[in-house]
Amino acid sequence: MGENLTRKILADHLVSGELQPGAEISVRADQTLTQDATGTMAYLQFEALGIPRVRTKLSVSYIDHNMLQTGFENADDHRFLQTAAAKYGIYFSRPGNGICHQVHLERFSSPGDLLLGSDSHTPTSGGAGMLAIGAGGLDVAVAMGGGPYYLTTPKIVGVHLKGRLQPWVAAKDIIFELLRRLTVKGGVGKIFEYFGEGVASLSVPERSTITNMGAELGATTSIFPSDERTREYFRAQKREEMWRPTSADPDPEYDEVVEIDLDKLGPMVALPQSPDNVVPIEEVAGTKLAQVCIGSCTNSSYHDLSVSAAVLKGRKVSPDISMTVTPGSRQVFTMIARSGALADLIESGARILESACGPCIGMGQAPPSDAASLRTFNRNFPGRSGTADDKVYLASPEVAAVSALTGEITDPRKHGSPPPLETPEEFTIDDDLIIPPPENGDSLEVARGPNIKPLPLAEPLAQTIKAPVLIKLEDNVSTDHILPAGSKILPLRSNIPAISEYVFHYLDPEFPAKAKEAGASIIVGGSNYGQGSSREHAALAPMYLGVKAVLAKTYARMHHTNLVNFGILPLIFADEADYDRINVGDVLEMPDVRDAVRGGEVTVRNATQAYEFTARHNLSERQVEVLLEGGLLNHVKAHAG
Ligand code: MIC
Ligand code: SF4
Repeated sequence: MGENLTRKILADHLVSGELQPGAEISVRADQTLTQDATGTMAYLQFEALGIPRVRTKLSVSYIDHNMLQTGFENADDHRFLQTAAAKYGIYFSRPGNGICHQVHLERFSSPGDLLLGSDSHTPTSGGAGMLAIGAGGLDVAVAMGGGPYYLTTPKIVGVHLKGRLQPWVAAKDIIFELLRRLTVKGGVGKIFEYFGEGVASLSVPERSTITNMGAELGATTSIFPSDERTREYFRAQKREEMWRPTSADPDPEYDEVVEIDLDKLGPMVALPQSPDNVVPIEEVAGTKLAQVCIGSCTNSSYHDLSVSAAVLKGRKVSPDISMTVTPGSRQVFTMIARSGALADLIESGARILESACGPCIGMGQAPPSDAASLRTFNRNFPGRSGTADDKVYLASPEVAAVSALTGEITDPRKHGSPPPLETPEEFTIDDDLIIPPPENGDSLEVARGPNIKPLPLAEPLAQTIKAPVLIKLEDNVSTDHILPAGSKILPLRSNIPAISEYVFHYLDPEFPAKAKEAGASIIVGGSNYGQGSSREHAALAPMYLGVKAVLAKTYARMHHTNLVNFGILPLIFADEADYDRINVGDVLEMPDVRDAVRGGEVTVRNATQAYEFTARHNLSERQVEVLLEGGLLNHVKAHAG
């Protein structure tokens, strides 16, 4: 049997290890991307490595998350990022140029290359045949310095797409179907590679909706081959010279195969409060809505906005609905302005927002209390919209636009035929808001306003941990639960002492005070602990508060690595019954834990209830060293050269 595309790209970039599922490998990234909310820490960490200039083929720093300048904080961060980019040799995408993933897809994606980005939706560029992986900021900083990126060799799932989508059914419904079948933990430790006759019917932006939201499966990444459709896209982006074909060998081997019959899919909706809570639209049609939002890195392409505008053209948004539209990039914004779609949206009563993450991350447009919001985004974890008791439904732009007219969730198939749309042969190219770095940045100063606080450093793993359990959590706790985002908290991303006051803000607002009082503490989690974003602040802030270990049933990939990178020991219950037995407030003792982790098993004594149990870990030898040395930054410095 032939080799699949993913393994070919991994093999091309392999630095160490063997491509055996489950084994640790390291790979070299050709490109990196950061966004502002994770980028400030990433560049502080890059500085701490002491490397004068990035050693990648291309690194880009985007501003898209912290765009509400309600105080000096975000503006300070933007200036820090712009000056750091110039000094260290990084392209800088200015605020207003668009969401990192949409802009990267348009202007920098490169088939067959490997991209590492400090954002969980980095796999968006997988729609253009890149192997694009999300990671914590420190991992990206190391990659910018030329260091390898370590990951567990994933299993490769082949997703066989058969047939063609029916009218009103969208790319979003394909990824919904996978989420419905596999859930938010179904992709952990896996890469999803799409193949089959259905692939050619999907354009690159449609493929990117799918690879983007593959993040919600917990997958390492998702990828499409680079074919003639990809070539068309690169030609339309006027960079055909960057295109090259990539595909699996004939008759490729996959660890698992999933089949999706596109003809049989209908429009679907993800119910509050998890992206895998997917049902056919018929089950929720008629649900009254207060808000409809179109945008985010999942669904803000020229096609997505044109389809929405065509549905709304000549009609009015329901008076019960507040509707927002966010173009994913300045390219999309310019093009809908020129095509007239923007005027149709404005006339319909939609509120037009700047090109940014915006409502997707609670940066404005929080919905009213006790009301439903329908969004084309990728996540609907509780409180993420900025309203504590939110009810966020997720759907395609087609469903969102039709529902905005009626004021309730509406099956678009009841709305006549879909509007005819043409795929543009050329996109509008204007890279003026992307500032290339100067040849030499040595003499440049990096601007640091009062919002940029020094980096807190991790400590080497203690000989013995003795600490109380301060919180016990259910399954699938996301990083939005651990450290929420939103307009109040996000601006503190460069200030760990300040942001740490919001750890578990919605679950237990007293957590930070309790943790500081305890000095050292332990978190107990369920399965898929830390799913969702790449934000390393969900490890960094607990570390700052004195959290020494997490004991969980299983972990999400990026959060597990982030815990190690910041010196928090991630342990696993050897027997899940021990999870049930532990109570909040119990004091746990791990004597000689430094030696125990080397051996792979840690004996934990519950001093409060007077019993012992065993915890394991799935750390590589290298990760054990990282923990013993006090986190990745110390480890990299200790082994420099
Ligand atoms: C998100 O969608 O949750 C974010 C905000 O883009 C995060 C990154 C962050 O927290 O800064 C992500 O997905 O990685
Ligand atoms: Fe931005 Fe939302 Fe995409 Fe995260 S998921 S990068 S917040 S648009």
